[in-house]
Amino acid sequence: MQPLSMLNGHPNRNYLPGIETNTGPLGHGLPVAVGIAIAGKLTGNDYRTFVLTGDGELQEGSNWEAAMAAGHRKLERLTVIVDRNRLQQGDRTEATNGLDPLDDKWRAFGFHVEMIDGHDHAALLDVLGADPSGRGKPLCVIANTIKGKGVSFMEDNVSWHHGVPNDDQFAQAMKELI
Ligand SMILES: Cc1ncc(C[n+]2csc(CCOP(=O)(O)OP(=O)(O)O)c2C)c(N)n1
Repeated sequence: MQPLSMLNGHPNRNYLPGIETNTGPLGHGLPVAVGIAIAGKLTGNDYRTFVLTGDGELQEGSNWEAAMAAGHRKLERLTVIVDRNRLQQGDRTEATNGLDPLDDKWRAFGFHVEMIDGHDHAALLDVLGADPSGRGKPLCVIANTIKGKGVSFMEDNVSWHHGVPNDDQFAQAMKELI
């Protein structure tokens, strides 16, 4: 967050190697990913496209326009992972603009839905590693998570969306995590 830093607030493909598209303004990731997945289908390319979205981010309407297109085009090589931590910038998602029943919403848009514990790496590998060929639908993985997991004073606490730990908090967090 310093002037001229490579690490400005939102990742920028012009400064950072490995970043394929600028995001950060919420609601851009899924529409871009759907475009990439459509391109793969049109060119007969078998790559898979993965996109990670926040749950609060899903309040942006652009996501649902993209989801509708993904379902319509049966983009089985597209996977959306929703970080379902139930917190957004200033409050809980359900207190702001409720998303539940979130799984039914994705199904209604033509997705196959898997709901998992997002902290369970084996479960993540299972659902992400499964061969999508023949599924005929894009996949939505709703990963239930706890924001700040593993750091007692950060867990499920909305103030850490933008929080910066002081030296003592940093030391305690590292002690709890390692
Ligand atoms: C279009 C747009 N509006 C507002 C913001 C400001 N903003 C940044 S993160 C955030 C909350 C996002 O919530 P969520 O997707 O649940 O992410 P998490 O809280 O899990 O980090 C908001 C409103 C933004 N980056 N882009």
